[in-house]
Amino acid sequence: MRLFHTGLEAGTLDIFPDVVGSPEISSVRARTGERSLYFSGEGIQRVLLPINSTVLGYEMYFRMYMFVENLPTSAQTIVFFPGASYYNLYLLVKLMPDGRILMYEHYLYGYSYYSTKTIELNKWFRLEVGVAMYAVDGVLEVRINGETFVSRTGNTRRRRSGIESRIFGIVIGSPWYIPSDTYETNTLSFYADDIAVNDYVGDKNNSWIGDSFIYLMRPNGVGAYSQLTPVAGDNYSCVSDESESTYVSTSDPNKIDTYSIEEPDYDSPIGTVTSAQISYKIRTAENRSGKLLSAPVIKTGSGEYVGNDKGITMEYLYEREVLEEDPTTNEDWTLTKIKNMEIGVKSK
Ligand SMILES: [Ca+2]
Ligand SMILES: [Ca+2]
Repeated sequence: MRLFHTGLEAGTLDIFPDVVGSPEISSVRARTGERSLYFSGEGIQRVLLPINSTVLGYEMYFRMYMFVENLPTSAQTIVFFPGASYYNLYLLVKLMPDGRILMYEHYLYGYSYYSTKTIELNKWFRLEVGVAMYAVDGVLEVRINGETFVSRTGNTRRRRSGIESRIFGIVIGSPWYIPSDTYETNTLSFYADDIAVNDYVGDKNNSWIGDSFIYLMRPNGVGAYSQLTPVAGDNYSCVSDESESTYVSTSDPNKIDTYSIEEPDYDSPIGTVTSAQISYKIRTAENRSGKLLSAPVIKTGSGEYVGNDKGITMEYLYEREVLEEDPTTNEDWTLTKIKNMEIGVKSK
C-alpha cells in the first residue's frame, strides 16, 4: 500500500509534520517537475515523513532520488528509520566520504554493513531501502538504481528481551539519536525528489517501488460543484496558486467544490499509473477545532467519491489521501481517468 509520496511541487516544507534546521525547497534542480528538497549540509537538517500506519514497523519500502554534488567529509546519514526506543532496532543509511553506502543497524550494539560499490556524483540516482523485520527470512537492504548495494538477511527482528522491534517513522537528513561512537559532522549537501513509501499491505504498491515519476496536477478550471465562496474570481483560481490570501471558504457543512485539473507536465511517456494522492491545505478561522471536518472529493465520469474525514485546526495543515485505484469504480487508474477527473473538497 502506498503510504505517501511527494515530488515537492507544492513548494513548501509544510507537507512534512516536522522540519528541523533549514532544508529548503529548491528550484535549482529537479528530477521531475520544477522542485526538489535541498539539504545544504550545514548543521542539523531533517524532515519527518507524514507516515501513519498501524502496520508500520514490520515491512516497508522507501524510495528517494538523490543528486549529490560533493561527497561528505565523514559518514553522513541520508535516511533514518527510528526504532521504538534506544534498545530497539533502528536503521541508518549513510553515505561515506569515498562514495560507498553504509547501512548501520542498531539494537543494543551497532552493526555496520558497507557496500563495495560507490554512487555516482552529479546525476540523479535512485536510493531504495527495504526493511522487512522478521525473525526468519527478514531483509534489510539498500539498492541504488535497482542494484543491491548492501543487504542483510536472517533475523532482522533482533531485540532486547521483552521489547519488540518496530520502526515508527522515516526521517530524511540528520537523525535525532545516533550512537555515541558515531556522532557525525553534517557536511553532505544533496537534492532529493520523487520520494515515496510503501508498506506490504494489499495487492498494490506492497513492495519495492522502483522507477517512477511524481507529477503535480493543479486545479485549472471550474468543476461540477462550486458551493464554497471564493475570495475573488473563480473558485479554482483561489486554490491553484500558492498564496494563502486567495482561498475558498464556507460556514456550512456539506458544501462541495470540485475543479478540473491540469495535465501533468511530463517530458517522458507515461506507463502505468500506480497511485494518486489528493492533497489540500485547510484551516478554520474560528476556534472550533475538533468540531469541524473536511473530506477530499473525486468526481469521475463514473461517480463521486468522498474520502476520509479530516479534522481542521486553526493553523493551516496539509491534508492528503492516497488512492491506489479509481475509488468510483475500484478499477486501476489510467492516465485518461486521471486527466478527466475533478478533484475537490467537502465541508463536513
Ligand atoms: Ca519535483
Ligand atoms: Ca490560494
